[in-house]
Amino acid sequence: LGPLHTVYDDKGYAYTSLFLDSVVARWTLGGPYQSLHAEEPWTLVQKLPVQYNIGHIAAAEGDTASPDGNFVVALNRWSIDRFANVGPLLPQNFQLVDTSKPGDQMKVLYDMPIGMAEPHYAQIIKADKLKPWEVYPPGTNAETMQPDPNAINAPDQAKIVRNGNKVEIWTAVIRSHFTPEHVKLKKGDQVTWHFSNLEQTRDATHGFALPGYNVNLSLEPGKTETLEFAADKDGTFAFYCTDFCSA
Ligand SMILES: [Cu+2]
Repeated sequence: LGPLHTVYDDKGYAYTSLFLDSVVARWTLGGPYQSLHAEEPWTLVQKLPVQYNIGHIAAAEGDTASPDGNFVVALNRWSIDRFANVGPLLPQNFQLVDTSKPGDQMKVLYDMPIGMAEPHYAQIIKADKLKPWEVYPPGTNAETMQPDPNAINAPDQAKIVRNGNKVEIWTAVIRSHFTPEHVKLKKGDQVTWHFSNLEQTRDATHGFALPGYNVNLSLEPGKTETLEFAADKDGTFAFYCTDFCSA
Protein backbone atom coordinates (compact mmCIF):
# COMPACT_ATOMS: atom_id res chain seq x y z
CA LEU A 1 0.00 0.00 0.00
CA GLY A 2 3.00 2.29 -0.16
CA PRO A 3 4.30 2.48 -3.72
CA LEU A 4 1.56 1.41 -6.11
CA HIS A 5 2.21 2.23 -9.76
CA THR A 6 5.03 3.65 -11.86
CA VAL A 7 4.96 5.56 -15.15
CA TYR A 8 7.69 7.17 -17.27
CA ASP A 9 8.49 10.34 -19.19
CA ASP A 10 10.92 11.32 -21.95
CA LYS A 11 13.55 12.81 -19.59
CA GLY A 12 14.75 9.69 -17.83
CA TYR A 13 12.40 10.08 -14.86
CA ALA A 14 9.96 7.61 -13.40
CA TYR A 15 6.88 8.57 -11.35
CA THR A 16 5.58 6.31 -8.63
CA SER A 17 2.29 6.80 -6.83
CA LEU A 18 2.62 6.54 -3.03
CA PHE A 19 -0.81 5.86 -1.57
CA LEU A 20 -0.10 6.30 2.14
CA ASP A 21 2.13 9.36 1.70
CA SER A 22 -0.27 10.97 -0.84
CA VAL A 23 2.60 11.89 -3.11
CA VAL A 24 3.93 11.45 -6.61
CA ALA A 25 7.57 10.38 -6.26
CA ARG A 26 9.86 11.35 -9.11
CA TRP A 27 13.04 9.31 -9.38
CA THR A 28 15.79 8.90 -11.92
CA LEU A 29 16.43 5.99 -14.23
CA GLY A 30 19.95 4.81 -14.98
CA GLY A 31 21.51 2.84 -17.79
CA PRO A 32 20.59 4.14 -21.24
CA TYR A 33 18.36 6.83 -19.66
CA GLN A 34 21.00 8.34 -17.39
CA SER A 35 22.18 10.94 -19.91
CA LEU A 36 18.65 12.38 -20.17
CA HIS A 37 18.79 13.97 -16.68
CA ALA A 38 21.37 15.77 -14.55
CA GLU A 39 20.91 13.76 -11.33
CA GLU A 40 22.46 10.54 -10.07
CA PRO A 41 20.78 7.41 -11.43
CA TRP A 42 18.19 5.53 -9.34
CA THR A 43 17.70 8.51 -7.01
CA LEU A 44 14.58 10.09 -5.55
CA VAL A 45 14.46 13.73 -6.70
CA GLN A 46 11.04 14.98 -5.56
CA LYS A 47 8.01 13.92 -3.56
CA LEU A 48 5.10 16.07 -4.74
CA PRO A 49 2.08 16.11 -2.39
CA VAL A 50 -1.20 15.30 -4.14
CA GLN A 51 -4.71 15.51 -2.67
CA TYR A 52 -5.17 12.76 -1.52
CA ASN A 53 -4.34 9.04 -1.41
CA ILE A 54 -3.25 8.54 -4.97
CA GLY A 55 -3.89 5.12 -6.51
CA HIS A 56 -3.24 4.94 -10.20
CA ILE A 57 -1.12 7.40 -12.13
CA ALA A 58 -0.90 8.14 -15.86
CA ALA A 59 1.83 9.82 -17.90
CA ALA A 60 1.29 11.26 -21.37
CA GLU A 61 1.95 8.29 -23.69
CA GLY A 62 3.85 6.90 -20.70
CA ASP A 63 3.35 3.24 -21.58
CA THR A 64 4.79 3.62 -25.07
CA ALA A 65 8.39 3.37 -26.34
CA SER A 66 8.33 7.16 -26.79
CA PRO A 67 6.71 8.79 -23.75
CA ASP A 68 5.47 12.30 -24.44
CA GLY A 69 6.62 13.89 -21.19
CA ASN A 70 5.34 17.19 -19.76
CA PHE A 71 2.26 15.86 -17.97
CA VAL A 72 1.29 13.27 -15.40
CA VAL A 73 -2.20 12.78 -13.99
CA ALA A 74 -2.57 11.66 -10.38
CA LEU A 75 -5.74 9.58 -9.92
CA ASN A 76 -6.53 10.34 -6.30
CA ARG A 77 -9.00 8.38 -4.25
CA TRP A 78 -9.80 11.11 -1.67
CA SER A 79 -10.54 14.81 -2.16
CA ILE A 80 -11.62 15.86 1.39
CA ASP A 81 -11.11 19.65 1.38
CA ARG A 82 -10.58 20.34 -2.33
CA PHE A 83 -14.17 21.05 -3.33
CA ALA A 84 -17.30 22.62 -1.85
CA ASN A 85 -19.09 20.29 0.56
CA VAL A 86 -22.32 19.07 -1.03
CA GLY A 87 -22.86 16.07 1.25
CA PRO A 88 -21.25 12.85 2.48
CA LEU A 89 -20.37 11.45 -0.95
CA LEU A 90 -17.20 13.11 -2.19
CA PRO A 91 -15.73 12.86 -5.67
CA GLN A 92 -12.40 11.35 -6.53
CA ASN A 93 -9.85 13.89 -7.66
CA PHE A 94 -7.76 13.81 -10.80
CA GLN A 95 -4.84 16.21 -10.61
CA LEU A 96 -2.87 17.38 -13.60
CA VAL A 97 0.84 17.58 -12.75
CA ASP A 98 3.31 19.62 -14.76
CA THR A 99 6.42 17.49 -15.21
CA SER A 100 8.02 19.61 -17.93
CA LYS A 101 10.80 21.02 -15.73
CA PRO A 102 13.62 18.82 -14.41
CA GLY A 103 14.62 18.05 -10.83
CA ASP A 104 12.27 19.04 -8.02
CA GLN A 105 10.12 21.43 -10.08
CA MET A 106 6.99 19.32 -10.52
CA LYS A 107 3.78 21.26 -9.78
CA VAL A 108 0.08 20.48 -9.45
CA LEU A 109 -1.71 22.54 -12.11
CA TYR A 110 -5.35 21.59 -11.84
CA ASP A 111 -7.92 19.56 -9.89
CA MET A 112 -10.74 17.73 -11.63
CA PRO A 113 -13.50 16.11 -9.53
CA ILE A 114 -14.59 12.70 -10.85
CA GLY A 115 -17.98 11.44 -9.76
CA MET A 116 -17.83 7.91 -11.13
CA ALA A 117 -16.04 6.06 -8.32
CA GLU A 118 -12.44 4.99 -8.18
CA PRO A 119 -10.93 4.73 -11.65
CA HIS A 120 -8.57 1.84 -12.23
CA TYR A 121 -5.89 2.75 -14.69
CA ALA A 122 -5.97 5.17 -17.60
CA GLN A 123 -4.01 6.06 -20.69
CA ILE A 124 -3.20 9.48 -22.09
CA ILE A 125 -2.70 9.50 -25.85
CA LYS A 126 -2.44 12.26 -28.41
CA ALA A 127 -5.79 13.35 -29.79
CA ASP A 128 -4.62 13.09 -33.40
CA LYS A 129 -4.18 9.33 -32.95
CA LEU A 130 -7.94 8.97 -32.49
CA LYS A 131 -10.06 8.47 -35.60
CA PRO A 132 -13.53 8.09 -34.17
CA TRP A 133 -16.73 8.16 -36.18
CA GLU A 134 -18.73 11.37 -35.86
CA VAL A 135 -22.04 9.57 -36.35
CA TYR A 136 -22.98 5.94 -36.94
CA PRO A 137 -23.65 4.99 -40.56
CA PRO A 138 -27.47 4.80 -40.79
CA GLY A 139 -28.89 1.66 -39.17
CA THR A 140 -25.79 0.57 -37.24
CA ASN A 141 -26.04 -1.85 -34.35
CA ALA A 142 -23.58 -0.34 -31.86
CA GLU A 143 -22.84 -3.71 -30.22
CA THR A 144 -21.84 -5.49 -33.44
CA MET A 145 -20.81 -2.32 -35.33
CA GLN A 146 -22.61 -3.91 -38.30
CA PRO A 147 -25.81 -2.96 -40.15
CA ASP A 148 -28.74 -3.92 -37.92
CA PRO A 149 -31.30 -6.17 -39.69
CA ASN A 150 -34.05 -4.30 -37.84
CA ALA A 151 -32.99 -0.83 -38.95
CA ILE A 152 -35.49 1.34 -40.77
CA ASN A 153 -34.54 4.49 -42.65
CA ALA A 154 -37.73 6.54 -42.88
CA PRO A 155 -40.73 7.23 -40.62
CA ASP A 156 -43.08 5.59 -43.16
CA GLN A 157 -41.29 2.26 -42.54
CA ALA A 158 -42.28 2.34 -38.89
CA LYS A 159 -44.74 -0.42 -37.97
CA ILE A 160 -46.28 -2.53 -35.23
CA VAL A 161 -46.72 -6.27 -35.83
CA ARG A 162 -48.72 -8.42 -33.43
CA ASN A 163 -48.42 -12.22 -33.42
CA GLY A 164 -50.43 -13.65 -30.53
CA ASN A 165 -48.99 -12.05 -27.41
CA LYS A 166 -45.73 -11.20 -29.16
CA VAL A 167 -45.57 -7.61 -30.33
CA GLU A 168 -42.74 -6.25 -32.44
CA ILE A 169 -42.36 -2.53 -33.04
CA TRP A 170 -40.08 -0.63 -35.41
CA THR A 171 -39.82 3.00 -34.32
CA ALA A 172 -38.29 5.89 -36.24
CA VAL A 173 -36.63 8.58 -34.14
CA ILE A 174 -35.97 12.02 -35.56
CA ARG A 175 -36.36 15.59 -34.30
CA SER A 176 -38.89 15.99 -32.80
CA HIS A 177 -40.93 12.86 -33.16
CA PHE A 178 -41.21 9.16 -32.49
CA THR A 179 -43.11 7.22 -35.16
CA PRO A 180 -45.37 5.50 -34.19
CA GLU A 181 -46.52 8.04 -31.65
CA HIS A 182 -48.87 5.69 -29.78
CA VAL A 183 -48.39 2.00 -29.04
CA LYS A 184 -51.21 -0.13 -27.64
CA LEU A 185 -50.19 -3.20 -25.69
CA LYS A 186 -52.09 -5.77 -23.67
CA LYS A 187 -51.03 -6.89 -20.25
CA GLY A 188 -49.03 -10.08 -20.77
CA ASP A 189 -47.55 -9.07 -24.12
CA GLN A 190 -43.91 -9.83 -24.87
CA VAL A 191 -42.55 -6.73 -26.53
CA THR A 192 -39.59 -6.42 -28.88
CA TRP A 193 -39.06 -2.80 -29.78
CA HIS A 194 -36.54 -1.53 -32.32
CA PHE A 195 -35.46 2.10 -32.49
CA SER A 196 -33.63 3.72 -35.38
CA ASN A 197 -32.28 7.22 -34.93
CA LEU A 198 -32.54 8.55 -38.48
CA GLU A 199 -30.32 11.56 -37.82
CA GLN A 200 -26.94 11.96 -39.48
CA THR A 201 -26.29 15.31 -37.80
CA ARG A 202 -23.42 15.17 -35.36
CA ASP A 203 -24.52 15.23 -31.70
CA ALA A 204 -28.20 14.73 -32.65
CA THR A 205 -28.54 12.06 -29.96
CA HIS A 206 -32.04 11.17 -28.81
CA GLY A 207 -33.20 9.16 -25.86
CA PHE A 208 -36.15 6.92 -25.16
CA ALA A 209 -37.60 6.71 -21.69
CA LEU A 210 -40.46 4.46 -20.66
CA PRO A 211 -41.24 5.39 -17.07
CA GLY A 212 -42.61 2.52 -15.02
CA TYR A 213 -40.43 0.01 -16.89
CA ASN A 214 -37.09 1.49 -15.89
CA VAL A 215 -36.14 1.97 -19.53
CA ASN A 216 -33.91 4.74 -20.78
CA LEU A 217 -32.04 4.33 -24.07
CA SER A 218 -29.36 6.51 -25.58
CA LEU A 219 -29.86 6.67 -29.34
CA GLU A 220 -26.92 8.30 -31.05
CA PRO A 221 -27.23 9.50 -34.66
CA GLY A 222 -27.49 6.50 -37.01
CA LYS A 223 -27.87 3.94 -34.21
CA THR A 224 -30.42 1.14 -34.16
CA GLU A 225 -31.16 -0.40 -30.78
CA THR A 226 -33.53 -3.13 -29.61
CA LEU A 227 -35.40 -3.24 -26.32
CA GLU A 228 -37.29 -6.25 -24.98
CA PHE A 229 -39.66 -6.34 -22.05
CA ALA A 230 -42.77 -8.04 -20.70
CA ALA A 231 -45.77 -5.70 -20.53
CA ASP A 232 -46.86 -6.74 -17.05
CA LYS A 233 -48.36 -3.51 -15.73
CA ASP A 234 -51.74 -1.88 -16.21
CA GLY A 235 -51.92 1.71 -17.24
CA THR A 236 -50.92 4.39 -19.65
CA PHE A 237 -47.22 5.15 -19.97
CA ALA A 238 -45.92 8.32 -21.58
CA PHE A 239 -42.72 7.62 -23.49
CA TYR A 240 -40.52 10.53 -24.43
CA CYS A 241 -37.08 11.60 -25.57
CA THR A 242 -34.64 12.10 -22.71
CA ASP A 243 -32.14 14.00 -24.84
CA PHE A 244 -34.41 16.95 -25.03
CA CYS A 245 -35.79 17.63 -28.52
CA SER A 246 -39.50 17.78 -27.55
CA ALA A 247 -40.38 14.27 -28.83
CU1 LIG B 1 -35.02 13.66 -29.03
